[in-house]
Formats: sequence, structure tokens, C-alpha cells
Amino acid sequence: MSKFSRRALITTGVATAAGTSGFAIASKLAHRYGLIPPDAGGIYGPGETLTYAAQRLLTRHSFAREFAPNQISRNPFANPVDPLGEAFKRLQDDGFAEWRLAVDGMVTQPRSFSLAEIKSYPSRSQITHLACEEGWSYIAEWIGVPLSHLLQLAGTLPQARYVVYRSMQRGWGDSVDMADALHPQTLVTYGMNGADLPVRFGGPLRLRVPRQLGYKSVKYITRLTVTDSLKYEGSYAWYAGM
Ligand SMILES: Nc1nc2c(c(=O)[nH]1)N[C@H]1C(S)=C(S)[C@@H](COP(=O)(O)O)O[C@H]1N2
Ligand SMILES: [Mo]
Repeated sequence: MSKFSRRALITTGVATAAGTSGFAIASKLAHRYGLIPPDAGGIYGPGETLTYAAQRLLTRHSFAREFAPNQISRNPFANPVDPLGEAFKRLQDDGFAEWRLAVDGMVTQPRSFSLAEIKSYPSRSQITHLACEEGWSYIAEWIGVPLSHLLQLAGTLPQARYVVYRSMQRGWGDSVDMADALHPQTLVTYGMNGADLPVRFGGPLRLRVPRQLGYKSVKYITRLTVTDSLKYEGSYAWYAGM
């Protein structure tokens, strides 16, 4: 069966279940398979559940497209960021030698990694597309360590369902489910197009989640918290799969 008809079939299946007896059956199935997104309670709730459930069933094992080096965008657009503050400046003046990424929550061993430690782990590089919900996008090479590697070092507990990440920039942070957290293309990045990741693109450390829209790729990350529940307070949809 082609990818397209499989998708239509599964989407129709979930939608039909929703149509015949309200959202009861779809919701029951979604619950059973852990396919309820954390923003399911709001006005977009049932729709968000259908999107998330249908996409997840299809994309659990899928990869974001990777491009060839000659497809890298010449002038990638960096979204303007609000001022980063004094604490960031002090770290920057020091070449980010004191930058740390903490990992806590549902792990056997809470840890805190320096930039040098993160760079010492096996790296992965990939050329992917970053798309903003506002319509622009670019292709770049991203270099970093798979998030799964850091989670493994901290020892994620089996009941973990989400990883919440926070930025040094006030108000910025997000979360992904374990399917994306452990996905081999989800990287804690420190390099871009063969060089250090520039500050305007999120340096020294940025989470890249290439299977979702740009806003999930949070810049200046300082903390990862593993959890089994979350209350989503973002203004966009929590699941931003493409
Ligand atoms: N800390 C932080 N992370 C952020 C943002 C931001 O303003 N601050 N903007 C987000 C949004 S909306 C998008 S589309 C991408 C933009 O990435 P770019 O600047 O590399 O183009 O970063 C995301 N990560
Ligand atoms: Mo964006």
C-alpha cells in the first residue's frame, strides 16, 4: 500500500470512529495507545488528538528529509530574538566555557553537562529543513549529539513520557514526547554549517527537532526535565509535526 493511501486510511479510521459515536471511541483508542497530546483539553482539543494520534501512528518510525550539501541555504534567516540579558552576556564573554545543560526529573542520575563534555560525545550531523509557522524556512547542516545519548547517560526511567526543555531566554521552552526525544534526528546542537552555532541561531546549545515546526527547536537550552505528565501552556499547538 502506498504511503499516501495508508495515511488516508488511518486518518479516516480514526475520524470514522470519532464520527460514529462522538469522540468516545477515538478518545478511548488514543488513550490506550498513549496518543493524547497534553493540549487536548482546550478548544482545539479533539482535533489536536486526531492530528496527533493519526500522525503518530504513521510517523513513529519516519525520518525528516535530509538534504545534500549543495542544498544548504546561502542566507538562512534567523528569527530576531529578544535581548538575552546580562547572565547570557557574561557566559558569552567567556566563550561559553561555563555553559551547562542540566538533566533532571525522572532519571536515575540527575546530571549537568558542560559544553566541552557535550562536544566530547559521538556527534551526528544532518542537513534538514527548519520551517517557521509564519511561512519562511531554510535548509542548514546541524551538528550535535543525539538527545537520546544524554538521556541514556542520565538514565531515563521507564515511566517517562515527555522531555521538557528550557531556554536561558525568559519565556522560552517547550517539550516533546519520548518518540521525538529518543528519535535519532533529535539533536542537542552546537554546530551549524561546519562552524560553531552562531548566537543568533541559538548558540551555544540548541535543541533541533527536525520532524516538527521551527518553534519546537528552542535556542539557548539550559535544562532538560524528564516527566510523565505535563501541562502545556504554549500558544501554538503542542504537536507540530510536518
Ligand atoms: N530561545 C528561543 N528559541 C526559539 C525562538 C526564540 O525566539 N527564542 N524562536 C522560535 C521560532 S518561532 C522559530 S521559527 C525558530 C527560528 O529559528 P531560526 O532563528 O534559526 O530561523 O526558532 C525557535 N526557537
Ligand atoms: Mo516560528
